[in-house]
Amino acid sequence: MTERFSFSLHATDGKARTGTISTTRGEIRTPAFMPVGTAATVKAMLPESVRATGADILLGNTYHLMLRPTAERIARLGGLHKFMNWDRPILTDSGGFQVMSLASLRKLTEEGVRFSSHIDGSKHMLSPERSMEIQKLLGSDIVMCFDECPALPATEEAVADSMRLSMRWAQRSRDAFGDRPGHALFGIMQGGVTRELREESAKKLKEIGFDGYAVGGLAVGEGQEAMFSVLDYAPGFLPEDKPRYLMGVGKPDDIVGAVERGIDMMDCVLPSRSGRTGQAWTRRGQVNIKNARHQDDPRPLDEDCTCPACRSYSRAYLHHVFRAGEMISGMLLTWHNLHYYQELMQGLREAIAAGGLDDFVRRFHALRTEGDI
Ligand code: PRF
Ligand code: ZN
Repeated sequence: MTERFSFSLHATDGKARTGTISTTRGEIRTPAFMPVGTAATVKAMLPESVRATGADILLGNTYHLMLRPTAERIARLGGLHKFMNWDRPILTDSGGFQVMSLASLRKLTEEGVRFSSHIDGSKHMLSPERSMEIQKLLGSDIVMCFDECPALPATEEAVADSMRLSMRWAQRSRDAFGDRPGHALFGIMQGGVTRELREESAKKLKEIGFDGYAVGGLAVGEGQEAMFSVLDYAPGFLPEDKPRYLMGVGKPDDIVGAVERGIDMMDCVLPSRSGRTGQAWTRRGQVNIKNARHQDDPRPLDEDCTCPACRSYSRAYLHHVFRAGEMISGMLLTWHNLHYYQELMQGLREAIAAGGLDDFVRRFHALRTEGDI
């Protein structure tokens, strides 16, 4: 146990890095993938099962939890870790991004965002100060600044105005967060796909000073090629000795490309969400378990996978329980997908430590088949 939040780099390979983030609730091996536990649960998984897949940290959401069951209620019940029975680190997103994608009747001002709940239409407000207060009530270990993420494509002027608003909000987030030993505050870089705006954003965040830095505003419709071209330079604008977090990414090949470009942390709903819609991710590619061609197939999803879904069940069974709408379908496929993602992260960490990332990435791509396997 360490009293303070810290990051130590163990090895680099090209731009890729492997290291350890130390928190009062345990260590996070990087590059790290954070499963998403939006509503105080990683859907269809017990926390101990999420841990068994190899996750060191979960992501929670300010927006969803403030609406239901409310941050104040979670605080009264002892905080988010106790509430959801996960005693390891939790990173919480600040709410700005979710407000823009989920809430209705949004009104954005310098102060913050007023909006109506997507659950019951009730009226709420989020600002940098309120977001910091909520994330403190939740007991989050890694708190994210309150920002605005414009949908792409947008005009460069709109992206610049939005980025500068996010930087003013970053300063207000820093001021409102104060000094909380054992808790970290991360800044969020914006600036769309414009190099000068990304550089300006990074400079501002570094002046303010954060415990880690996120690359926000990507994976919002620009496509992988445009995202990678931003990631070719954006991580280099950030301090080398602090963790770099790419928000909301992604598919396995996005993750590999981001790690090659110097990203240390990522989160995405994809492995858990696609588990519930019958999509499995494997080292050979994607499996659509809904497909009738699996109905007589006695083989597991992936012969080499050691997860419970692959050790004990056939594709025929997984196809059947999906078709029958049985709950175990989402449970098994989510477990498999999270296991696959964590095994990929472990492979990346080991490859970077051994100086063999190029070979690892070549094998990663060589094994994969596009389309359903
Ligand atoms: N900002 C915040 N959360 C996010 C994003 C962002 O830009 C993204 C963009 N991919 C995902 N989640 N606060
Ligand atoms: Zn498996």
